[in-house]
Amino acid sequence: MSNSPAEFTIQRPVFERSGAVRWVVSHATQHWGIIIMLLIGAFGNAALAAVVPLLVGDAFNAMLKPVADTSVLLPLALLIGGTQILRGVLQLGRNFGAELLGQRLEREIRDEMYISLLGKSMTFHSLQPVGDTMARATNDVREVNLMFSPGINLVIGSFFFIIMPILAAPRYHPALLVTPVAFAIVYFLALVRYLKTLEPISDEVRASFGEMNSHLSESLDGVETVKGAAQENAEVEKFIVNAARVRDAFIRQGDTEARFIAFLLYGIAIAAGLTHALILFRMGLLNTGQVIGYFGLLRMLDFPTFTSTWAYTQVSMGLSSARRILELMNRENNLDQNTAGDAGAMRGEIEFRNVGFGYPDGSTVLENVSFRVKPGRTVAIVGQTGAGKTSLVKLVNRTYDVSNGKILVDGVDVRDWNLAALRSQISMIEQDIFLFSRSISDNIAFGRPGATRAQVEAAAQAAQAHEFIETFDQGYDTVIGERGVTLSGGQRQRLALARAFLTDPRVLILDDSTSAIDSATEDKIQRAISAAAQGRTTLLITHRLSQIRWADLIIVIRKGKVAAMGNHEELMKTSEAYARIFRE
Ligand code: M5T
Ligand code: MG
Repeated sequence: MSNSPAEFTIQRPVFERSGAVRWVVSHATQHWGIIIMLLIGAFGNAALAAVVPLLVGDAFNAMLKPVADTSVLLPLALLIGGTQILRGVLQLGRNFGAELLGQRLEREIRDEMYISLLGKSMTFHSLQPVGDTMARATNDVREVNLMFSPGINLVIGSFFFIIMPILAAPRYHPALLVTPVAFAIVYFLALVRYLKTLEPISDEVRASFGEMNSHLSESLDGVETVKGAAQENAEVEKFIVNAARVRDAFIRQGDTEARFIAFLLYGIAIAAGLTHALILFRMGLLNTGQVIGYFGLLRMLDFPTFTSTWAYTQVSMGLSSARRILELMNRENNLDQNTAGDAGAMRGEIEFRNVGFGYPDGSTVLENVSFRVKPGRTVAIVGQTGAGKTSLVKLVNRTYDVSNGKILVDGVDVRDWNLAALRSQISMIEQDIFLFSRSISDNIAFGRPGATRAQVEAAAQAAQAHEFIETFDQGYDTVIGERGVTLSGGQRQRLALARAFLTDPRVLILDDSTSAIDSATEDKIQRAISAAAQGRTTLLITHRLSQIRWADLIIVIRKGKVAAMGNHEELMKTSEAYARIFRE
């Protein structure tokens, strides 16, 4: 595992991720039992299908004797009946095996992908459109399932149907091998070419679908903005273009399928085989029953012919999807969980040492930031919008990693901390608070799933959230997002604070850039925040003057640099920029 960074690993078998085929095979070979069932079913099914023409041929010969021998008919009929019942059982085994394999792989691949996604860095997630990820996690994973059932199921099934005439024909005359062997050779050559043509088309089908999906999810996510700007029509136009691209790709796929020469090949094989058999018959090398039996064997080739047009498309699509899933999982993952790192209890001392930072795509956001906070103290970070405040605090829990300098927590570089230990002891309340569509109590207990209702309520009390929660009919069991229950900014913030009270972190980071709340609520939030700051190191991004005033240290950020630093009294005297904030 040395080359693949940890992904918050739940220990699982490691799959071969170097190529789509290898990856799918490494998944499938976890299930040898099912594969063997599938193979036995497919082989048995084909063999027993071949038995029918052979027995029918024998029956003809019995009837065509100078004195017709009807006594063999009943046993032959019973034999045919018996073998076909058995064939049904084997066919069931084949289909059941393929379905089971498909479903199991779908589940495993979905798990593998989900774990991989959760383990990705924020850099990855901020660059990867959610809709596209969703398309991969749902449809593409489903395609891999369909690749096995019906795809590979029918491919294996048809393979044995091609083999059977080759195995059985020499029974009549060795020369009869010519037609089925020639069919098999041309069929496989045509197939290889067909799959090559199909590959870029399948890729295009999957990619255009992903793009359509990501546009759809984005415009639904931002539906308020779309409506607010009266841009519905423009969005619909864009969607139509995307949908047309998906349609075109599918049409090209259908077109390619239609051009596959299997049907022509089948027709030629039947005609040539029959002619050949008749010539041998004329030469006295075959009798009537054998010609009929042979003809029946050749008819078996219709199954591979019929399935070939779409079964291989299914496989091709499945492989395209597998490539897309793999590509996502293999994409740059620079988040190192550092399981071997420092995992001790945190005191909460934070030091920035000449920290510089820029987002992967852009210019420098922070430059040469240095400061130090003792455990339990409160730091207020102030500055204009876009100054880099949010970026600064996100470096502490390694949402992003510094570009220059270092950040020390308790004197240890954050990159030398065990990532889980670091993050679980730092609570971050973001600028825009995300709530899950779950109950209020689940949302509060998010960081501590085992919490009792009493603990949840106590946390809500401390966060001044209890009161408004009680106004909902369902109280703590109210599901957010259901039946129109949405929360205001101030309410969200207090839920997030309750979350923080419950996890009781050593470091609390609060990005409270939004203000403008009525004074009653303002007062509640003030109280909640100062209660939350008690006894832990707190980094507070805020515009609220009262909060800034009682901070132990105030850092004024300007264009990514520390413009001034100190407590209120000092700054009022020394910093013009700071004094200006209070004058306004
Ligand atoms: C500081 C840029 C942004 C700005 C600068 C989050 C984010 C920001 N930026 C990116 O390029 N990519 C990103 O993902 O970084 O931004 P900030 O740290 O968010 O500023 P702030 O928190 O001080 O501003 P505000 O408005 O929250 O008070 O140039 O373009
Ligand atoms: Mg911000």
